[in-house]
Amino acid sequence: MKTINQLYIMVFFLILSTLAVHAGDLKGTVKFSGKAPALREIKMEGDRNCAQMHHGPVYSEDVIVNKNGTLKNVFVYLKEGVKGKYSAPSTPVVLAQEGCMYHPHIFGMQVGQTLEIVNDDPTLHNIHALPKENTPFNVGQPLKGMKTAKSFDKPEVMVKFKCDVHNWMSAYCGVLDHPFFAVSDENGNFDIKNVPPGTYTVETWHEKYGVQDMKVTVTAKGAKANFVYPKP
Ligand SMILES: [Cu+2]
Repeated sequence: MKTINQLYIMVFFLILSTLAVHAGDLKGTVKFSGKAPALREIKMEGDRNCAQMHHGPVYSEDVIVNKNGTLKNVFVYLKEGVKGKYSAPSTPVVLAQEGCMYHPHIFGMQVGQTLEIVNDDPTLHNIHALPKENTPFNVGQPLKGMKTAKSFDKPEVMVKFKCDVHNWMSAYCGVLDHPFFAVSDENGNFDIKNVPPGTYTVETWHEKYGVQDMKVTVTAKGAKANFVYPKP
């Protein structure tokens, strides 16, 4: 009898391991078509504390065309087709105010996950979140080193953050009830890990150039999805 039980256990773990292996990565690139717009310089003279932290020009991050002709800061996520429940990671997402800019400018997090907002500057910032589905907040952080913990309880793409002291400061966060999201990097690439096989609507969001949707089937080997902005 003992051997039969052992056999059952072996079969059980075999099935479990095949299921686990079968998730694939959804990878892709966001190309930029046409001529890259000129960089917009941010003037920080209004707050000497901000200006003093920079030795060269600082540029707006709303449109960043990479050297290889791709687009940075595009939020990519599975909009439709995700099954099952995913609990929030216990590690917080950090939004830093550093050099009177938000870092990162575009990011994602899960419903219920902690957003740790940190003031790394020796000047006053106030973090003003302007969601439509979630509860707005507006918190002042007058001192360097101050931290505020917040979270969102509903999915929302995107939540805007701004600083009422420094009108050039803005950031956007995609809040999702699953972990399948990414942001295009300095090579225009994104990589959404461990997506269960299935057919999904993948949506991309860019601050200036808007939203695009694509149906993508992910298999155990993963999938590729390439986008072009502005929309051809
Ligand atoms: Cu500020």
